[in-house]
Amino acid sequence: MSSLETTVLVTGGAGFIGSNFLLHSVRRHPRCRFVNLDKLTYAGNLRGLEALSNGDPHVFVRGDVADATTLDDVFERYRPSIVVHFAAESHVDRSILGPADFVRTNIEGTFQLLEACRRHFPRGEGLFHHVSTDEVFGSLGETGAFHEGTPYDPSSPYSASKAASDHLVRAYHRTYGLPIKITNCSNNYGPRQFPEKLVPLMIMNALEGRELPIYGEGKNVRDWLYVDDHCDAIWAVIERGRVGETYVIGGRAERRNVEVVELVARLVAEETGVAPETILERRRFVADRPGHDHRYAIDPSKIERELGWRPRESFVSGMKKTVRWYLENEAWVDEVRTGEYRRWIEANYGRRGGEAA
Ligand code: NAD
Ligand code: TDX
Repeated sequence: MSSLETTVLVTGGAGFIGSNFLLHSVRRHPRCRFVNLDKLTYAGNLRGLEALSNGDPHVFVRGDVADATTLDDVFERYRPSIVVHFAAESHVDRSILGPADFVRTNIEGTFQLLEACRRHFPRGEGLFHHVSTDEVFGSLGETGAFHEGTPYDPSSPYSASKAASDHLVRAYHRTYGLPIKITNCSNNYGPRQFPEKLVPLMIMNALEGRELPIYGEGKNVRDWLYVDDHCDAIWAVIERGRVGETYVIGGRAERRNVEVVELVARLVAEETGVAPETILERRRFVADRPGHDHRYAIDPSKIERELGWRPRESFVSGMKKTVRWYLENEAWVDEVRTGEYRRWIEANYGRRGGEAA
């Protein structure tokens, strides 16, 4: 008999935020079993989860959230009462090059998962926690900040597909009474982020003596949050947030991209003893991203006031931890750079792998 009281289905748990969420949660929620359903796309990397063995309290299932049969199998076998939905195609530049996977996973996948909750949760019970992004709100001018009532105005195929998924989640609450909560968070950074995103790309390129590509003039502004602080916020909402509500999450840490790159370069220089100028002189201003949102900012006063959540890390302390993680985890970095992590996954988990769904 297992003493685990609650089963949490985490979709996309092999990705950046999902893997940090699992590592964070297994330690802090010893009464929960976590079933990690992940398709293992290029963005899924189980190497980051080796600290957790496969078996209670972390069970890995390779599968697609857009596949209703897989979802029925997982729900019947594990009977989750909480779903935390991270699985998505998440990179804006990839969505511009090929939007089809974004529509399939982010919209169809969320739809299928909502339907599975409707089939398997006893009426009015369970929780569907939808992890979404501030990008659904579009771009801000020089002032103001996104809040829970900001109208949707997505710019990229990625943010449009996330916006569609948010609408479906809300509609399932209003129409079918499904217990849902939605969080829209700003840009995360931290350990185990795939180096297609700004921060890990700059860290790895700085360490390897490569160029640092900055889109346009580098004046675009993002709000930055250390990934563990996002995970804490998700738990605050799961445990104490109101059903049917949305909470926006942010670090009150707005920075222009050029400032982010400069901080990364200085921290890498500090840690490695290389002169900062040697790294900074490799900055290159390159062609801008089409439809590039100018500025994102978050007003997190609702989650601060209602749930008492506050980030633990400042932008500088979180960035220091992040740079150190990339320096101390050379094997992870090498496997990602060479693609070896894919070969390892296929050797260990086959086409489906994990617990067969
Ligand atoms: P990621 O790209 O690192 O990871 C996505 C994970 O989902 C991967 O493990 C991938 O294998 C898995 N996946 C993709 N398609 C799947 C499918 N069809 N079925 C099952 N698994 C599938 O993404 P991330 O940065 O960790 O983002 C996680 C979630 O958080 C996303 O929903 C994203 O929109 C949201 N979010 C991200 C950020 C950020 O800054 N990274 C900020 C706010 C919100
Ligand atoms: O090489 C680069 N050079 C550059 O200037 C890259 C990869 C990015 N950028 C710029 C584009 C953005 O203004 O840096 C900023 C951040 O870019 P990304 O890391 O691609 O993130 P962003 O597009 O802001 O989206 C991220 O935050 C919100 C995540 O990828 C999304 O999943 C999340 O929803």
